[in-house]
Amino acid sequence: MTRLVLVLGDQLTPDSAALRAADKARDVVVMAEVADEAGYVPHHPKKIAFLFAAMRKFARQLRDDGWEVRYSRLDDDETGKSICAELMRRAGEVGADEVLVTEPGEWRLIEALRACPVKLRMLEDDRFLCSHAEFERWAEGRKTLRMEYFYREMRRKTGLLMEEDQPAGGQWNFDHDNRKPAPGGVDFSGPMRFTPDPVVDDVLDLVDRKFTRNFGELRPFWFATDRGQARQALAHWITGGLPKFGDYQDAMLRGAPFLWHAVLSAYLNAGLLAPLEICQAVEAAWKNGDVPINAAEGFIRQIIGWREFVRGVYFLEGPGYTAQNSLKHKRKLPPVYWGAETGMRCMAEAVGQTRDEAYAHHIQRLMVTGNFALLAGVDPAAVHEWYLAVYADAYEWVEAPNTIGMSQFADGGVVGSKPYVSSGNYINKMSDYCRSCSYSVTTKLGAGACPFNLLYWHFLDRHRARFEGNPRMANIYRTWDRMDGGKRRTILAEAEDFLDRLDAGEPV
Ligand code: FAD
Ligand code: DLZ
Ligand code: SF4
Repeated sequence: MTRLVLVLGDQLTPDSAALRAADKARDVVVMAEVADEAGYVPHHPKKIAFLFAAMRKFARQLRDDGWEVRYSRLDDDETGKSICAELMRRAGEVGADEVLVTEPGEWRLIEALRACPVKLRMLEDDRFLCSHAEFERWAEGRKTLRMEYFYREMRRKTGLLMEEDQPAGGQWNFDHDNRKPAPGGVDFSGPMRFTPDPVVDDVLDLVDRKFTRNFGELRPFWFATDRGQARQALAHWITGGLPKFGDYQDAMLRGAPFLWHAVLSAYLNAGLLAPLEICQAVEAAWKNGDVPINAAEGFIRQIIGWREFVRGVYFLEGPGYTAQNSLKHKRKLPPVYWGAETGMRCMAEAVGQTRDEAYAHHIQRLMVTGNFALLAGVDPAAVHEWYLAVYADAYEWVEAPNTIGMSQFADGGVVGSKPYVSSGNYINKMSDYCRSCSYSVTTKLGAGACPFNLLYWHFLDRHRARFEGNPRMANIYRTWDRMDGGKRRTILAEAEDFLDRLDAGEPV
């Protein structure tokens, strides 16, 4: 009997587990643009446009490859509200008795599909290098999960940057060569840009009409929307961006949203590119002598290390992970995250480019917007929803461990051993933002003091019981304790004033 093969918006891979298990001669592929998926958070318009355009092109490719595809468009009257509704409708239409699907990347949808009254066969998503079972085996019996050790296993497994059983260049990790502050300018033109074709234009019209209230600029729209374009974007970045990727991985510059970053995560997470093919291309560039080892190793670590590690954590921790709030933070997400005017140059830059491009690089996400939310004590669930909505690469399996875990320490230390907090110093060292800010980064208290400077001590002081025993934070508490008592009281009072203004919705 005919079966349905459900292909979700981030499963645009011709040899995904469900497509491999299906039979072209008798099974029918179902793809659907539905209101529930487009609306469970207020996705950035560029993210919706990217996915819908990529889905439409992928459906065309499947048809060209001989599949029968039933594709539902968001603005068709018959299209149901949810994926489940669409499965029921299509099952009735074709007389299917079973649905094959590759496991979705969010517990929300896994649970919705399990609750759907259809016979479902869910197959593990094997587009990742590490399976659920393998990660569980690795995690078993470890008191703490640390990415670095996991990463070495992945190097051994893939053979990437390995010489026999030793790491190429004699070290596993070349991070000490990276993290240089930003230079004066950027000698790379940034990600490859594609002129919208008729498929993309149609989708842009749809998103223009249906998602007018969502935060974010739809145009100019320049993303790759099929595998061929994504491959071109990869090649373009390897030649122009990768050579300096390592050196300036953590740098931030005004008006330079992309620096030497790959800007490939949206394509990779949607399935247009595969993790191993990207890493092999990067390794080949190093073997060719085109890029230094610190760039190649630094990048490969992000993909086979961090990306696989956070996915492992998400599935290991289960559906309750996103509700964690170990520091009991309760503050509402301040309006500055939705573009309210601010004198804080770093926040204005990070949020502004997020609005324009649905993109910010890792250090902007972690040390600017994430750092600020953590220092200010924002409810991690609200922070999580924001990150899930505003970035083109955001799906819960990757976003939640980065936000709830790495950035907000809401999981109590599963992903990171200490909270990623810093005063304005770090941002000043790694960027040119502070030079054009209405606050002064060198002012620790009093008129014009950088809010990060005030909130940093406020955070450490209010969470003293939780963190003072952490050996990696002992020095910071010693510095705080050595400060004059009056100065400490003033800093805390000024931080409170700042938080009151934030709560009152006043411009900051
Ligand atoms: P590059 O800087 O060029 O990095 C290379 C690649 O490595 C990326 O394309 C990405 O696939 C991978 N990578 C790097 N760091 C991570 C990481 N920590 N976790 C997973 N993959 C990583 N990444 C997402 O793909 N989706 C998200 O929703 C997401 N949310 C984040 C939320 C927060 C609070 C933080 C701190 C980080 C988040 N990241 C997320 C990780 C990282 O910021 C992005 O992967 C990266 O900025 C994507 O841009 P790029 O392709 O230019 O990456
Ligand atoms: C993110 C997203 C959006 C905006 N819209 C759709 C959609 O209409 N149809 C669909 O199949 N998938 C969509 N997606 C991606 C899914 O939300 C994604 O598959 C799950 O979140 C699991 O990662
Ligand atoms: Fe950000 Fe403070 Fe620097 Fe201003 S002074 S850009 S608020 S770190």
